[in-house]
Formats: sequence, structure tokens, C-alpha cells
Amino acid sequence: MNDPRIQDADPEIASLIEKEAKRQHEKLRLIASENYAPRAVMEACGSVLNNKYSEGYAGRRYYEGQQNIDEVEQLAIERLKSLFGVDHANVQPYSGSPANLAVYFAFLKPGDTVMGMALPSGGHLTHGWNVSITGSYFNSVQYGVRKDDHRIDFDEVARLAREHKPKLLFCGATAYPRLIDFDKFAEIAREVGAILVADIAHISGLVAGGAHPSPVGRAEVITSTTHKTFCGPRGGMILCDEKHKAAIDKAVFPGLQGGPHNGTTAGIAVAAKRAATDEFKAYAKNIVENSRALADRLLHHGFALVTGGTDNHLAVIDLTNKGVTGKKYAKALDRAGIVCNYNSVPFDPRKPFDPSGVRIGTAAITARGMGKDEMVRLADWMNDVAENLDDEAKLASIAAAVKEMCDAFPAPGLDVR
Ligand code: DSN
Repeated sequence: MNDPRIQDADPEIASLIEKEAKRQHEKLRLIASENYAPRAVMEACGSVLNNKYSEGYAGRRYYEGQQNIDEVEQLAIERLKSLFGVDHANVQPYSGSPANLAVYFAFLKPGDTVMGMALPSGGHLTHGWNVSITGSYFNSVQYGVRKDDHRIDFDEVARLAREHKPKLLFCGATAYPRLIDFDKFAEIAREVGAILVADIAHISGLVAGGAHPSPVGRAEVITSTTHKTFCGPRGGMILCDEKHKAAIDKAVFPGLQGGPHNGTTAGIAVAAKRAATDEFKAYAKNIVENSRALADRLLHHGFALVTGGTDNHLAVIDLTNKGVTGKKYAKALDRAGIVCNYNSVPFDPRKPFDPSGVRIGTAAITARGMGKDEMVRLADWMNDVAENLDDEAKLASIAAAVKEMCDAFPAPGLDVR
């Protein structure tokens, strides 16, 4: 059968992929949940492993022909166990939300009580927010941050946990710029008999690289995506103590999913191998140093940052004092070649689709090899954009300067002609 390359089989899609590679090359990627998967990860994901069905687990599959897939999945599992120092790893969740949902299915019945951080405080939808299945099928209690400093309000966490006795207590966030104190969460979970679940989707690369404290030994269950600071494919993983292994595996398959995406599993294995290197440790440290450098320079320009700064890969800018909304600013930044997402700030009086802030992160720009000098230039451009929101010529001139800087720092995994 005729088997043409994509350029011939589907020139429209081929051209869009090419344009996307160019866009990813010539713009500064500040979306805190995005990164550039290295070439080896991309090759694993786009390999023949995509063609295989493998419902079940190694040695216990429902399809034959698993001679290679079992080894791929075992390698991914063993590498993650050794990297994070955990008893068990499940690498089959399709992404972070299914990983979290599998945890609910493993331990709760509909209507049971779960506690998590509220979305407007920086939590994730799947930590029990009301529009998510996790907030409508379960009795969800949400904690937040303090009004004065926007840090997690542990007095509130403890009070709510004592009052509602959740079966699961979620910690971890998507827009929280400070370290997560896993010890404090573990103490509260222990007191009320809850299972502590640490969702480290945003920080798993920092944890693996030693740039953020690890939840291992504190949280009995740890969930994560694999594509953010971890630099792997779009996927998910669940790490847990031996005593929860059977429940977690059963909840993922056959509880929630069918066949795992084997190309993704291989990509996770490749990323886990890379995350164990000294080079990756240096990368994780640089992400945080760049994040601090960027935050410091933004503060210098009078930007207000949620919590006043950052300890991790991200920062949330409250634009109220700049007289612009998050959406308008993010759109102007995009026209200037700087890509981020608009984001609610704690106690935001504005609606989520046009909130008061933007979220920025340094995982992707650090993967390009950028350092402190580039962070200063970036913050200066961000200030220029805030002062010239409707000046298209100015935005275009910043975009040209951004492109020039990007040309000097090629991104991993991109083929740009
Ligand atoms: N919502 C994603 C993020 O950007 O953080 C995570 O699911």
C-alpha cells in the first residue's frame, strides 16, 4: 500500500506542524505548564509503539505480542521508582486529570469527602473544584490562601480537615509560586486519618532534580503529569506506597482506562532516564534561579507578584496596579513574541475568562539554555509591553528582538527550517 510521508499525504497538516515548530522556535514560551520535549522523547512517542494494544500490566495482558511492550513499561516503572525513591509507579494514566481521577476511584465512593486547594487560590480543577467531576460526584471541601500574603492558610486547612474529616487530602497546585510544605500537610492528614495525595504535576522535574523538597515519605500517593518541568511526553503517572499499589493499578486499569499509550510510556522512560542525570539536576536548579531573576526584575519595574515573589518555576503577576487586565496584557505579550496565560489571582474580583493576572514560568526558556541576562531582557520587554499595549509598531519591534534572542537559543526537539 502507498505509504507517503506527511508532506505528501496531508500537506495541510504538515504545513501547520511546520508553522507550529516555527512559532515555538521564535517566541518565548512562558506558559508554566509547557516545555520542549527533547528529541529522544519525541522519537519514542512517535514510534511504532503507537500501534500496539496492551490492556493490563506486564505479564498480565489481555493481548498477545507484548514481548517488547512489557519491557518498555517495566523500564519506565523501575526508572521512576529509583528516581523518586518510591515503592511503586503506574505510568498508564493518559495525563494528570485521569491520574487524579484514578486516585478518587481507588479510595472513594461517590459522595465521600475530599479536600483540595481552590482553583482561584492556585489549585487544580481536579482537586475538587465545583465544575469538575471531582467537585460534583464527591463532597468537596476547598481550602485557600491567606488574604494578606497569599500563602497557603494552614490554620484553615487544619480547621477544615478536623471539621470535615476528608478521606483524601490533596496538596499541590497549578499556580502557586511557593514551596509546598509536605510535612505540614502530612501532619494534618495523619491527625484526621486522611490519605495525603501530592499532585506534583508542575514541580515533578524540580523534585526529581532536587530543586524542590520531595513529598516521598509524606504523601502516600503522588500524582503528576510528565510533560511540564519533567520534560517528558504528554502523560501521567502515579507513585505510591506498596500498600496502595493494588488499589491504584486496579483503578487505572480496568477502572478508568483501556489500553495504555505505549509510545507515551516509552517517552516517560526516556524522560526518567534523563531526569536522573547531573545535567538535569543543573537544569532544575537553573529553572528556579531564572524564575527568581525574572521575578526580581519584574518587581524592579513595579509589577505586583502574588506572594511577593517565587520559590519555584512560576510566578503570578497581579496587573491591577498596571491598569490592564490579564487577558489584554497576555494578548499584547503574544503579539510581542512572549507567550503566557491569563490567570486569576487570589480573591480576584474579575471573572476567570478575563482575570486580573497572568501566570509565567521559566521551565521552557531554561530548557533553551537561557540564563539571568536573558531574564533581565525579558522582564524589560514585559515592562515595555505593559507601557505600550496598543502600540503595534512597538510590539512588533519587541517581537523582532525576541526572535533574535530565540535564534541564539534553539529549543530542544524542534526542527525549524
Ligand atoms: N491547567 C494546566 C496548567 O496549565 O497548569 C494543568 O492542568
